[in-house]
Parts: sequence; structure tokens; C-alpha cells
Amino acid sequence: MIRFLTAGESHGKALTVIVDGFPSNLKISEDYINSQLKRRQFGYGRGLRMKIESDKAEILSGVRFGKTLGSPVAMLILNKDWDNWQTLMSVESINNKVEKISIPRPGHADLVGVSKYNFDDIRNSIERSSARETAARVAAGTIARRLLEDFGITIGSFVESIGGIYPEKNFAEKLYHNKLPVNFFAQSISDKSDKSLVRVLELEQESKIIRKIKSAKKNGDTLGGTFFTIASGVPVGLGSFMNYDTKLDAEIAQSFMSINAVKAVEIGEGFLLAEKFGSKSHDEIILKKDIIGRKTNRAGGIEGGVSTGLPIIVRAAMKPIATLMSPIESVNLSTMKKVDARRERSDFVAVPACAVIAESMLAWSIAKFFLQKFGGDSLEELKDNYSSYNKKLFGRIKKNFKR
Ligand code: EPS
Repeated sequence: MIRFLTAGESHGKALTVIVDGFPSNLKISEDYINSQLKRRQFGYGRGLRMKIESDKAEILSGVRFGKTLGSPVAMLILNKDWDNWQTLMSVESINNKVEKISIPRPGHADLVGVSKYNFDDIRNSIERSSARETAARVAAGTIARRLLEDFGITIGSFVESIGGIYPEKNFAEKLYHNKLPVNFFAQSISDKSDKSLVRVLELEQESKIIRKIKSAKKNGDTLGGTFFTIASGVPVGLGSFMNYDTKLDAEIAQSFMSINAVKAVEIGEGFLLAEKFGSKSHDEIILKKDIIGRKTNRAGGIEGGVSTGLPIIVRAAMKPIATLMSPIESVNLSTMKKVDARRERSDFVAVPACAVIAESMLAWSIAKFFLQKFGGDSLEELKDNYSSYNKKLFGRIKKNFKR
């Protein structure tokens, strides 16, 4: 069972993460992890913080000569901005008086945080609820991604819409209608969207979105959006229908929902299926040269909580960033008077970053179920288990049903 635990405040000294349960002998490097951290920082509409930070993970344990040892991998990501926050975020008690924050921002964890943890300063809620924590998650998810690559499983993402601006062509249709090449690599989607300032697949849409972000910025406003995260090369049989917590779709929904500001997750055609006849909803089973295949992939690669072998397609929605430069209504908890919500340095749009974080979370969820199914203490043992299952899979079906 793999697990990870992150620690760190947004303006504290550093973020840390401990990743446990990966087999030995998996090749991993700081450079590889940092290339993913860089992708998370990118995107038009980010705030000033991203100009201060250039996130780098230092591996402190669990790796020797470029390969995992099977022991916990600890990683450290220093917050450069810490230099400016040493007094405000001091670990030791201090004599100077610091300004306490008493005006909560609607949509952030400010009010629930002080209510729940009995704080007298909203800063205490802001720090850990900030999306800065996702840098540590991307570091953890990148180890999962590295493992999956060794088995031909790749992950990609693109932004579908920001502020309600959708593409002209519907690429998702291609995914749902199983119109992709047999050797489709989800990674190739990211190769394309990585080139866009807002992770979209169409140039025209990009300029429309940038115009919309500029107008939001001018008005002191923020925007959210929708994005797709796709995994290809996933074998048949990850997850099970035996229990609520063994279903792959349930695992993925949980891990996506845990990303800051994500408010909706959909697998395959999701909500659209609720409007259709059954005959137009399910993926017909067909024979392609003696091999069982599917006409479509409306189920998004998961049936009965189990992977079907087709690409896993996850669509998610991120709400607009909660910090507004033209704030909406709030209450000052010190005076109990109506005021404008507090302004705080923030992003205007972070949907492109959210899609990259989602790639890491999808890699994590798939790796978790992959390792549960195939197991093994070393990468070599895992490879043996995987290939013996895969080689025999269709042979077994044929043999079992031969009359
Ligand atoms: C973020 C760091 C934060 C924000 C953003 C994401 O840095 P700071 O608060 O110092 O500007 O830029 O966080 C949020 C938008 C949020 O609502 O928490 C990061 O590293 O991704």
C-alpha cells in the first residue's frame, strides 16, 4: 500500500513530503521531479508568488545512485518567500506584535478554519489551506508517474474551458468515441497543451481566454474552469466492485476532489449520460480480429469500479480563486461589522496548474491500485507479476468459456 503525507505552511520555511510503499530499483531523479514542479508553476493568470518561487525538490532519503531503495522517500521543497515571512511565520514565540487577520474571504477556508480550530488569527487557517501544498503533492505524484511509465502508462491533461470559454472543436468527443489511435499516449496531449499559456489545445481559444483573464484582472476578479486528465495504457482489472473503497472511480473522485478549489469530478461522459437512452450510453462490446474491444469509451475507462483497458478520462471543474481584488461582502470578526472581504496576494486563474496537479493525483491513484494488484518488493518482481497476468488474460477468458 503506497501512502504519502505532506507538511508545510504556504509561507513557512519549506514543504516536505514522505512517500512510502514504492518498490526498490525504480529509476528516479530530482531533475525529473523538478520538471513536473515547473509545469505546476506555469500558466497565464498566476500571481506574483510564482515569480518568487522556482520550486525544486531535494530528495533526502530513499534513493541511492538514482534508484529507489524501497524505503520511505523524503523530499524537501524550500519556500523562497520564507525570507520575507520569517517574523510573521516564526516557529518560536516572538515579542513583536504582528497584525492579526480578522476578515474572512468567502470561498476560502478562512471562516471554517478559525471556527473549527479556535484561532484568533485567520493567518493560521490561510497558511495550510493554501494551494501551495500542491507542490508537495506533485513531487509525490511524480514518483507514481515514473513507476507507471515503466509499464507504458502515461498521463496527460488539457484545459477545456476558463470562464466559460470552450473550444470550437470538441476533442473530448474523440476520447468518448474511442477514435484515438490504438497506440495513443495520453502524454502526447500534454506535449501539446504544455505549449499553451493556458493549457488549451486550440490557439484561437487561447487568445479568447487570455482576453477574458485580462478583463477579470482589470476588474479585480478571478475565474475558474474545467479540465480533462487522461491516462492511457492502463491494464484491464485495476480496482474492484467488491467494496465501496476498492472501486477505482471512487478512488479517483476522492483524489481529484481533494485538490484545492475543485468542486466537481466526472468520469467518462458522466452528467451527459443522465440525459441519454441506455442504448446511447454504454460501450458496445465488439470483436476486432479475434480480440474483444469496445466501440466507444463513454464509461471513461472504468466499468463496475474496474479499469477496462481503455483510456481513463476524468473531467473536473475548478471554482474561481477566492481572493478578489474587488472584494465581495464579509464580516470583520473583531468589530462584527459588515466589510469588504480581505485582499491577499493570490492568483487570478490557476486552472492550468490545477490540471497538472490533477495529473499527479491521477498517477497516484492508478499507481496505488496497480501496486495493490501486482505487488512486489522490487521493480523486477512487479514486472514479472504484471507480465504474467497480462499474457494470460485473454487466454484465460477463451479457455473458461470454451464449450
Ligand atoms: C500558490 C501559492 C500561493 C498562491 C496560490 C497558489 O502563494 P501566495 O499566497 O503567497 O501568493 O499564489 O494559492 C491560492 C490561490 C490559494 O487560494 O491558496 C502555489 O504555490 O500554487
